[in-house]
Amino acid sequence: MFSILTSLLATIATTTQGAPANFWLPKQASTVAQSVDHTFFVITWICYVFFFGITAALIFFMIKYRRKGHDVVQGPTHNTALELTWTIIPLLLSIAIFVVGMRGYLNLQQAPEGSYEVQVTGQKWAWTFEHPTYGATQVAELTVPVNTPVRLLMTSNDVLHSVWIPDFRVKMDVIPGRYTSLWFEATAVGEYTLNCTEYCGKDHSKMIATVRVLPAEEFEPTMVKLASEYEDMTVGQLPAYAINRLYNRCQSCHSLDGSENTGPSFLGLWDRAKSGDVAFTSGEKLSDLLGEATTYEVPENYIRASILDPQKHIVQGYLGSMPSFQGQLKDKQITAMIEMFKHLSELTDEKGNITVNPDGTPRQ
Ligand code: HEC
Ligand SMILES: [Cu+2]
Repeated sequence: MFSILTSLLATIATTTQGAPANFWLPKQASTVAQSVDHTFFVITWICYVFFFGITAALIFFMIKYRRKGHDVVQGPTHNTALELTWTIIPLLLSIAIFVVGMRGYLNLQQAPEGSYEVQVTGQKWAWTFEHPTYGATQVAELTVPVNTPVRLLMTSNDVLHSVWIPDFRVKMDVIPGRYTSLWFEATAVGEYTLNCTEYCGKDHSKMIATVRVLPAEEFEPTMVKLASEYEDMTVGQLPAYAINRLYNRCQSCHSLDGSENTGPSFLGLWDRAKSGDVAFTSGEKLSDLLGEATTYEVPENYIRASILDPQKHIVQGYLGSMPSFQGQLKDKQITAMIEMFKHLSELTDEKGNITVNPDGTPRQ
């Protein structure tokens, strides 16, 4: 009975699998997109029918029963057949909507067995994606294979965020102190936008990531390379790598344009460290700690300590809110950050925009 009703509705609301973007909806690029759109159109069509039907009846009755003269007209009081009709038809329609909705919901809740797993962390205002299978970490960029179910296990480091990939028709809240999950199977190679769709503060609108869907045979080599790309780089190649691949983790607190944020700007950081022109809340100055036979023989060591043990010295005017990156950044990645600080002016324009690609070529 309901399947007759839903398939009837389906025929007026058919969308084809993998439909391109149109005026109403973005491209369908996942296995669930078609059924989500189907549900959406079924409900929309029901709304159209009722909207126009009710409006037409309203206008008709307004004219037919308009007040003519002063006599009071006694209208009908009861009509059992009519009342049953307008109760039963909407009831059946609500059940039909529930059935298509529930089917879709259950499908979206349950990731297929053996899905490729990615751990997602939301933090003001960046997304981090960790691939346990390859030991690779991506920020603001998520690479996945095509035609493979992918499960995202998600949590937040601070406030509520929410992952939304419109082309895949999936969306799920990301909550501090709790895990939520979401799954999708991309059906077309390409680049898709992942948005944060929970207002999470000042730079919420910048909390965007790109989902890069690769052909299955390209996926593994890409991930292997991503996990170790810096290992083969020369020191000269490291700054461009660091600003593209590592700076994302610092960007919510450290600017590149001199503006103050949760932490001091990276602009001029190297000059400050080299000259020792940094004051700490303890009253010490970096210049007292730099040089032969002191805490930091060379300024590079100060930066290294700032990243691995941020609570050791707190820069004056700031709180000790920087998390330690011990265990998160490898030695060569720390070298890469230090080289980035030294060469910052070659990597950014005067507004602090990044001007190079990870391989060092100029960015368009
Ligand atoms: C949650 C915010 C936050 C994040 C994320 C963060 N930092 Fe910091 N950072 C701070 C704060 C606050 C300070 C100043 C207080 C202090 O010295 O610990 C600071 C200080 C520093 C300093 C010393 C600055 C100076 O002027 O002497 C360095 C170097 C630094 N951070 C590097 C990094 C790097 C590299 C990353 C990313 C891998 C990073 N930070 C990520 C908040 C953050
Ligand atoms: Cu957010």
